[in-house]
Amino acid sequence: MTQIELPKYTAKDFATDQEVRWCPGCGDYAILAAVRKVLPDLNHRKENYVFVSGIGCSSRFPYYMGTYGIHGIHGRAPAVATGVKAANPELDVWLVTGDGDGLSIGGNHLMHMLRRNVNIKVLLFNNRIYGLTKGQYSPTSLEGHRTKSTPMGSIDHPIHPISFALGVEATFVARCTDVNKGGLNILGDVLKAAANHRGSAFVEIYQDCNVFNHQAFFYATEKDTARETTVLLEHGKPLVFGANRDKGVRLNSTRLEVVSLDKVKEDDLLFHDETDPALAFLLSRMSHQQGMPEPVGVFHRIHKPCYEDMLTAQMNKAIEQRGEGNLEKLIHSGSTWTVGE
Ligand SMILES: Cc1ncc(C[n+]2csc(CCOP(=O)(O)OP(=O)(O)O)c2C)c(N)n1
Ligand code: SF4
Repeated sequence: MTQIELPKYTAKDFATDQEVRWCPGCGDYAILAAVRKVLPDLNHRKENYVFVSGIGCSSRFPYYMGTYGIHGIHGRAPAVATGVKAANPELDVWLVTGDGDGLSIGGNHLMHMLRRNVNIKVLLFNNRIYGLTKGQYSPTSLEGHRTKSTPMGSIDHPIHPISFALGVEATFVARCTDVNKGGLNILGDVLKAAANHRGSAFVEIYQDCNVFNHQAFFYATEKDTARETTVLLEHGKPLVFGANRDKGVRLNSTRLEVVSLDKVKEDDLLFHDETDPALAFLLSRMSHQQGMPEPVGVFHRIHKPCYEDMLTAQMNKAIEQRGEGNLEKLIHSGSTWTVGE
């Protein structure tokens, strides 16, 4: 059989002629540029990509990708994406959602897609606000956050997206930021790792909504602070951070604590193990608000069978045992009723 070589794509091949409608300065632009840049490196067929989204500023993403795409309905991208993948497992399905779309109205759908381990890459743009509808609070808004819908400050306890994904058994869970001026720009690497994972890959991306929640993540992205407030997770390596790499994270009984490398040896720090879900959960609770560096990189990665593989296997088995199905016959089989006047 003759092998047809794939053309060498560039980021430009994944652009479109659509006018981008995000506000100037929005963090979404950096994420779009990173995704367009990463896809050519994956060496997959361009016509196999499908970007599925819900509703929100972030969910406009499929218009701006030179791939197939579906701009779905609010919160229902996981259902649409699961349908696409189940119908044609050959496709590379990516799901783009916001903290509102994915964790308010769509929380239930996202949860089931992740636990089923459907081989779909999820990019959750977390800006801790509803951007498209002009600045209401979202499930990731911090307590006390004043918005148009929480004029006296939010009294809700926010969702931690990474803890959520771990709690519903996602097999790949990662975090990164839209930009990083502190030299820790790992967005491209994380996207590649997600793309190469077979199973549901969940990536939380801290994204600046510079109109309604500007600077929400500046502590993690700016030159002066990024290295002090974030810690890079690398499998098998100790958690070291700080502009001078002079601090570390240690496990003390069941709690994590920051220690100075003047006093504690690197060997006594916590070593990251991305196969351990309990450790990943502990890491997911580290927050800047509580004086801890926030982990970026891959929290958790394990291998489990994918939903669509098992579904296809079951369907093939059923056909083998009972022959090809017939929808017409099925509808008229068993107990049927005629509804009278
Ligand atoms: C059924 C339904 N309910 C509510 C809305 C209004 N709505 C549109 S987008 C959105 C939230 C968007 O926030 P998020 O998902 O965080 O995306 P962002 O705009 O911040 O990227 C809401 C509530 C809608 N379009 N459909
Ligand atoms: S409202 Fe916020 S999230 Fe939406 S495009 Fe503007 S800056 Fe971006």
